[in-house]
Amino acid sequence: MSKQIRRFPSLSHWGAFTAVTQGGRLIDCEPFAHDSAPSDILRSMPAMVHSPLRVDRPAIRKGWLRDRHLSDGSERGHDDYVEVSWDEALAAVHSELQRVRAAHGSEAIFGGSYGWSSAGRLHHARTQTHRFLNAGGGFTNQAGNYSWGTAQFLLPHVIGTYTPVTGRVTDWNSVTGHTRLLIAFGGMPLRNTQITSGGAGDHPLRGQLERAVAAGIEFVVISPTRGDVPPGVQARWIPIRPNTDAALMLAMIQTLVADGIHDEEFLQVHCIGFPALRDYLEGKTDGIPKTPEWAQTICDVPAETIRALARQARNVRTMITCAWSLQRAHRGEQPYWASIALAAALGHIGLPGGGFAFGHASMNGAGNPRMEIAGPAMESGRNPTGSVIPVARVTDMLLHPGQHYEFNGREGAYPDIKMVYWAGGNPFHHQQDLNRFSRAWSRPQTIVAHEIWWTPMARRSDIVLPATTTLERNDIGGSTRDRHVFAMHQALAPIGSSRNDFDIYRELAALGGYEQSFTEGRGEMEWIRHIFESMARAWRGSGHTAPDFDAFWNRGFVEIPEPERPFVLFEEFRRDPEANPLRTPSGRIELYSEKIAGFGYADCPPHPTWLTPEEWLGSPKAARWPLHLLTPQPAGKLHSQMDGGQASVDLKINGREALRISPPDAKARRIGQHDLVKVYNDRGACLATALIDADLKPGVVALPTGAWFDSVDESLELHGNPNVLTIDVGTSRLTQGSSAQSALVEVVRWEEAAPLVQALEVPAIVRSGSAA
Ligand SMILES: Nc1nc2c(c(=O)[nH]1)N[C@H]1C(S)=C(S)[C@@H](COP(=O)(O)OP(=O)(O)OC[C@H]3O[C@@H](n4cnc5c(=O)[nH]c(N)nc54)[C@H](O)[C@@H]3O)O[C@H]1N2
Ligand SMILES: Nc1nc2c(c(=O)[nH]1)N[C@H]1C(S)=C(S)[C@@H](COP(=O)(O)OP(=O)(O)OC[C@H]3O[C@@H](n4cnc5c(=O)[nH]c(N)nc54)[C@H](O)[C@@H]3O)O[C@H]1N2
Ligand SMILES: [Mo]
Repeated sequence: MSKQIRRFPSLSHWGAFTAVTQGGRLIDCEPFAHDSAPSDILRSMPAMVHSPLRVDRPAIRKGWLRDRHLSDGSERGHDDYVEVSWDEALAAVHSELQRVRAAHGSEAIFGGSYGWSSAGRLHHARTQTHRFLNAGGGFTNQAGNYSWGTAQFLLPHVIGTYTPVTGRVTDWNSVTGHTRLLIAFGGMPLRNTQITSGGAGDHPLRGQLERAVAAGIEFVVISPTRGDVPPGVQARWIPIRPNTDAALMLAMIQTLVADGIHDEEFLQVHCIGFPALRDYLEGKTDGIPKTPEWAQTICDVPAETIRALARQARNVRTMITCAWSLQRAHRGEQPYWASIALAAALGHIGLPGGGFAFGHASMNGAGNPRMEIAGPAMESGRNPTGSVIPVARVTDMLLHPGQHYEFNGREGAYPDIKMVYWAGGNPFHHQQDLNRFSRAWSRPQTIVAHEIWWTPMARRSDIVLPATTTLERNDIGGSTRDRHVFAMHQALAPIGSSRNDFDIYRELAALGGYEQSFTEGRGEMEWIRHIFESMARAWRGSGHTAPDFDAFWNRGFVEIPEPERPFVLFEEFRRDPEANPLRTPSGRIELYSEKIAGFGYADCPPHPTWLTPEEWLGSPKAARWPLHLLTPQPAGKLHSQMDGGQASVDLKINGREALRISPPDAKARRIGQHDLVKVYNDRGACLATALIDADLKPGVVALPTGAWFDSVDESLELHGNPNVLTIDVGTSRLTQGSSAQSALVEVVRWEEAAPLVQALEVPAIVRSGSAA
């Protein structure tokens, strides 16, 4: 093979890059030239693309090969695999799809397939899964997401849209020009801004923060850890108990009302329902005034700090921003609604540099100045079954077919799932209470997965089909938070016998006789051209220029010019609310929602309310489980993707994920630096390595997500996967979001011998012919 060095434009969720190959191997990923702060995760890619952990050939679980859909599902995770030919594997998948559709109906196929997949939009595995299953007769889908699913279903009731969570907030040019005080609930951990879905050409937050600091903006970070203060920013850190932000926000509003300095006019003209909220704040409805002294007992933040912050915020132009983590918690609707109420009472909504925002550091590109024009997008078609469950309720669905649930004002019943189809996600990463999920995972008759690597999900599926990485195919990608669209050129031949998800589905559709409706007659390059041209047409339609496809493809990217003036969220609504109403029932910001009142949910009342989460440091359970476990995003990877890559492995300590613990909590448990510890509660236990962290509020521990699930039975997970500890309940009946950030645990030193972590070892695959 030629030893010539070749270079190809490419893209990942952690940024654009040039793939450098030599002799058919990826040898380097050079960051995109315009990226001011490229992600370290790029360095994981070369070794992972060629890793022995790649799924080499289609493989079928031994028990399934023997007994087909009657096999014992509890063998998943224990059984060996048999490698088979592509023809045999595809025939097995096809006949199962046919059988299940005929015997149980299409809604018995669960193809929600939640997960991030790749940055390329054509080969986005989840989109392709939906397209394929739609074309074949439909499936049961998932609504919402783990990221900001609570906000997605709450905010339309309050402000008529959820676009401020997707990144379209008052932009940084407006902030640096006008904001004086920036209050960040959950802080601004730069580690999370490495990532954006669909990738990016730049990671601008570091530079934006430098300009904000130079402009003299004062930063206040309210968070359980000082680690959420971004480097280079002299922020005031206010430590807070996890999951109590709503109480602090309500007490800030109460202070403004008690002082008589709330913006009465804004609340009257632009909002409805403030009188009801005011009655609650003054204690007229429940006898408890929501004073800073009241909040202090909940949040463990001094009353004087709360009062002073409220007064200061009223006096200067203030921006309030909340990390997405606040709503990924039990009763996570409340802090988001309360933050909008607080911004309304401060009266800065719709003014330059003022108001509220979400997720400034939850993902790359929030508040990045960008014209509001389309990005590249692939259509997934229409699901003829209409069957859909709230995304995080997957375990309930698998365990309790037929059971009723409530969701955003409607009632549903869980379908009876016989077959699960997953491509581009890892439920053994994303789902809460993984021991419970494992039990649920044993129930379907057949589980099919497309995977690149032998991930924990692949190792627990019946039919595993090897998928290519983005380097092994052509694609187009980009995000509406970034000003670039990228060509992704195929840099490598498919590794092993892997195939593109699109091609796998095309062949299955051909077996089912619906190839034409799946492909619409387009191959890879025709689709890429089609995606680009649909986007370019939309650009031209709104008066912008777009290059022709060949010019774009050859150059490798196209850049969208910066907008001429800064975007200010709700500017027009503020100027004239009659002419520019919000898309809420009243056309105004709803601080009391009649619609939500009509649902009659005690777990999500009609105005922002302090509701105690199921597990938090103030709950009775804390007597037994005295530490609040946070599960932040991992710095060295995206979720569980490439957990075996160097950027991820370098952050593990002694081969396990690091559990941060405060010095007094470590001392009380005789835990030393880098000791092996067991983290546990009623739901499960995992091993981790202790990392003593003086920046953490005592009573709080933090274990990042992403370690490949490594568990032989329910008693002990070996690698530090925190989802054996998290609680699997919906945030409320309104949004049914994930409550990942609401878990209490205890930690002890592990005195026994340290069991070996095996999740990142290559599984022993039984060769074709030696079994069945
Ligand atoms: N405790 C706790 N749990 C959480 C969270 C938390 O904060 N705390 N966060 C939640 C959030 S916000 C999210 S978004 C989820 C993320 O959960 P997921 O998106 O499910 O996690 P990933 O690890 O990104 O899984 C993507 C999988 O797709 C595979 N893959 C990548 N590209 C391709 C491809 O082209 N084809 C195929 N077939 N496969 C591909 C990867 O190898 C990987 O296994 O986790 C959630 N879980
Ligand atoms: N490197 C990297 N970046 C990522 C990801 C990744 O996997 N790796 N995942 C991406 C995805 S899919 C998503 S959805 C986003 C998620 O973005 P976020 O939800 O914002 O991320 P987290 O890391 O869970 O939380 C941010 C911070 O919130 C603080 N926090 C947690 N609970 C509370 C609370 O109750 N109150 C307050 N005040 N603070 C709290 C924690 O200290 C934490 O550091 O991240 C994205 N960015
Ligand atoms: Mo997410």
